[in-house]
Amino acid sequence: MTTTERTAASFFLPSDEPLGLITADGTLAPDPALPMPADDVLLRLYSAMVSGRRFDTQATALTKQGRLAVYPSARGQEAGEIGSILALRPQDWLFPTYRDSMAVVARGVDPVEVLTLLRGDWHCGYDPNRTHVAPQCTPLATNTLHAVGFGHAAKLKGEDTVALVLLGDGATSEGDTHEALNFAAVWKSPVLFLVQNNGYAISVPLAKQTAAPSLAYKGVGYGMPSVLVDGNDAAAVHAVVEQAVARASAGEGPTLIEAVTYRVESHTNADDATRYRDRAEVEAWLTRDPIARLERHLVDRGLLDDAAREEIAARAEAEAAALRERMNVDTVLDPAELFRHVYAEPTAALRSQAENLSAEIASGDDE
Ligand SMILES: Cc1ncc(C[n+]2csc(CCOP(=O)(O)OP(=O)(O)O)c2C)c(N)n1
Ligand SMILES: [Mg+2]
Repeated sequence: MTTTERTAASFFLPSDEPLGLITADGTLAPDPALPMPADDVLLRLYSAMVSGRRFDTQATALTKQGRLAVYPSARGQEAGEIGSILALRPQDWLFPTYRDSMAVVARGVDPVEVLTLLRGDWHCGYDPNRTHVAPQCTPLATNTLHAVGFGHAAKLKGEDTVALVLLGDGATSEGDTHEALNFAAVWKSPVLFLVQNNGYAISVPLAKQTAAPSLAYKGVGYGMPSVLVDGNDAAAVHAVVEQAVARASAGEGPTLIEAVTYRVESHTNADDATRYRDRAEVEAWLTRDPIARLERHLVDRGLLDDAAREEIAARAEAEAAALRERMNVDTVLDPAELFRHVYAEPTAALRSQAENLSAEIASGDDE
């Protein structure tokens, strides 16, 4: 690389305003740098977002029925969750967080297997190899390092595999994120960092999280192209991710994408967001709803009529009903499983804990 290339910081800089293709009222806003997804892709994005939102509402309801221990809702973030997933190729891998159940389902994982973690039964209820989805990560930013290690390994093996890691605005302050960004840039790893800036890290607003003009700037210092995109515009997110996948696949290295969106619900069902933010702020974001905007756009262009809309809604409803029914059974767990699969050979301490637990259960003494 020449000195001129190294110092051409503008190449790495994000735009001042988030890139977008469809405005909040559904109007087309073409961008010469961003190809508009084909009509069939727009329809798939719409349909998957409707299903995703219905899944999300169902999961929240399951917490109220005692069927789930906890659920972090992604309502309002459907464009980031779905727009990114539908832009991945089958061989690519996803490294999601606790917030991204909707994305994991959209990738093809059985929703009951997805919710096994949040039901508290198993750390990961699905086979990561089947759909190329790593276990959902609860420790913030740990998955950024997993993705870079994975992407680097794929590159060493000569495989054409891109790793997409999802993280939140809060996770960008973690040391792990910075180590991951640096290694990915230096190694030119095929990794996409998609920061879903939903405005909050639990109760901490973005203004207390960073002094940077935008989170996308965090890629610049590491020498990584950084893109700022409207995170409520599924078409734009899809286009940006597709471009970044193509770059990574061509050996041009990682991209940092900041998708500006909003966490419409509380952090989880265990949080009360009314304690730290105004209703007016939430209302303002509701006018930028990702599903309503794409729906308006598709209807205006004659790509979606009432019958198709009803069919998509009915399918989402049926999926939610099936999920509700399948989650409405008591699972039988073997407490001894807790100790299995921790190490190939269990340690002495682990063996003794397992023996203590089984003795306690056998004695019927649960004090
Ligand atoms: C390493 C680590 N520190 C702290 C926490 C506790 N924690 C869970 S979620 C969260 C906020 C994360 O905010 P953000 O990254 O913006 O993601 P969001 O929940 O908004 O999707 C915190 C601090 C954690 N899970 N992991
Ligand atoms: Mg956040």
